[in-house]
Amino acid sequence: MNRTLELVKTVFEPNQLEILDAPQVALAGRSNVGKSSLVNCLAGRKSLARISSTPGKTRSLNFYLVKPDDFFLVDLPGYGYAKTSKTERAKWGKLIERYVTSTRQLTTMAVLLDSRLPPQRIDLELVAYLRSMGIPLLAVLTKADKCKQKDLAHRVSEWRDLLGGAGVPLPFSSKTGRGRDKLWNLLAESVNPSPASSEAE
Ligand SMILES: Nc1nc2c(ncn2[C@@H]2O[C@H](COP(=O)(O)OP(=O)(O)OP(=O)(O)O)[C@@H](O)[C@H]2O)c(=O)[nH]1
Ligand SMILES: [Mg+2]
Repeated sequence: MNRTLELVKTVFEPNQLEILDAPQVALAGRSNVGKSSLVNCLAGRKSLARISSTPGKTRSLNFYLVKPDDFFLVDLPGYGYAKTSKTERAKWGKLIERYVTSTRQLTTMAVLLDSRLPPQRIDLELVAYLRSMGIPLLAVLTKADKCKQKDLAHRVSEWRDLLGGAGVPLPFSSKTGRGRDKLWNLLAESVNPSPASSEAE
């Protein structure tokens, strides 16, 4: 299926959040993990979302409308960048918390994890927070092109054990397109479960 992404809203402050009448999947992860690159990869466009090798590029919540499925993919600012000031960090926390608690249309949080790094405390904290909120998560191991096959397999099983029943993490590379079709299917399925998969629940 040929899908398109269109940026329809950008939010910098909690009071700019509004109710959007469509399911949403948000992309969360540490700064520089590859969230915006993943948006571009899914869109098949080079510069729809701004990317940078300097962490902290995305400062706002960016809402992309996916057609023809009619759901939002939400690119979130990254967390955990060491040089971020305390004030900035607190602002991130508030904005994300407000988004998560006020968005009843949030069907899934895609958690992006760097495939080259062992599980980081801050990622585990996010996973625990999402669990406590009852938000389904979809784990994506980014930058798979930079990881040896053996190390990647190890990382997959490590995260699979940590996540328990929350599914197998998906190796993904915005550079090579690895995992792209599979991710599109998982995203579409999460906002619009097929009858067979909801019966199985
Ligand atoms: N090799 C490789 N590099 C990648 C991949 N995805 C992203 N990058 C690089 O990683 C850097 C950060 O990518 P972004 O997409 O801006 O990361 P982000 O998570 O949106 O970062 P923030 O907006 O700061 O939270 C850029 O230099 C990208 O080119 C990938 O799959 N493979
Ligand atoms: Mg970004």
